[in-house]
Amino acid sequence: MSRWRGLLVEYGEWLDLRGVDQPVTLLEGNTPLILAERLSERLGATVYLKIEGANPTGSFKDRGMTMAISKAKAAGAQTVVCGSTGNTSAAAAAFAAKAGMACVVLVPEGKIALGKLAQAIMYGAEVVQIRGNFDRALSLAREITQHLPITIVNSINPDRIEGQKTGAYELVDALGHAPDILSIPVGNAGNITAYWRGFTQYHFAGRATSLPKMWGFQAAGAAPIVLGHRVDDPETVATAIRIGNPASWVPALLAIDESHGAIRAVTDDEILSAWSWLAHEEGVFCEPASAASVAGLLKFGVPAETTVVAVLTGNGLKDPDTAVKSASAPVVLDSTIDALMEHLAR
Ligand code: AN7
Repeated sequence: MSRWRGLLVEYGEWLDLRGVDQPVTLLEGNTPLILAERLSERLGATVYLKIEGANPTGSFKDRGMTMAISKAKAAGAQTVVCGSTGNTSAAAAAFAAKAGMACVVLVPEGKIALGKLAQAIMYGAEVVQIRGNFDRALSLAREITQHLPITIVNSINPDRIEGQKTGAYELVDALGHAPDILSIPVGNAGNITAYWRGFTQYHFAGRATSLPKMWGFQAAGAAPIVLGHRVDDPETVATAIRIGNPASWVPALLAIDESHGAIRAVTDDEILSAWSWLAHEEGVFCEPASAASVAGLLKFGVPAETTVVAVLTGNGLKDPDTAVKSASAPVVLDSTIDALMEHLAR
């Protein structure tokens, strides 16, 4: 078995790598695609989970970041910046560290999961908490590049979308065909855009005979694309997708339109219940935002006997606070066998 060499080497022929001769990689990608038996049974379809939390920094953002940082480094950049709900900042900080570059991350104060904050700090980024939401952080990140020699690595940087196409390639390579439905959480709408580009590119090249319907799901309190207008005060327990004005709004609509897909909303309760159900029944602990993809499938159902992939974008360990708060505290016993026997007999 040959050793996985990272996305830019493994999928180099499908990516625009002009100028890059030395990829910056943490050997991202090649994530598990798990058949979800109980979910398949519940939905009357064949459902797979794409475990993006298995990436080196625990989210799908590593796919775009290996590309963006490799390109930035090749272009001579010394500092990168991003606004983030957390995962982009973790990935940017890690790949910048690997590249020997400086990284500035702007995150909404108090609205980023603890694990993501810990990552950005540990990877050595300059972490700035903004009194404002993600949309403000992103616009500040764009603005600072006009004043200082800094490269932005949000998904408005096309290299990010380019790298994230590899998620679609991996699915087709693993299944031997495209799924009928691709279910995916939507925040800034970069990932749904990237998957669609990846699928269409593979399709045109004859690698996949069909194309999936793209099903995007936003949190009800942060659902600008569903509502058809910007949301000034987005709010959801799924902080990763707490976004009111997505940067890739237009290409996401195009993906929905061209694929005969849909973009719909799921409530926080629906998200949290899908999230804990996945951990209990499938043994997969993703972060709340990721579970929006499964919440949507459970809410709206799928046509019988279709093949469905739900993209679980990030690792559950990133947000321990929400997990611990969602259940009652574990029991505490005296350290005796009697106490333990008595407890387990209940
Ligand atoms: C776990 O990290 O926007 O629709 O700044 O972290 O491509 O934005 C994260 C987004 C889904 C939505 N799931 O993807 C950020 C950020 C998880 C995420 C999304 C995000 P896009």
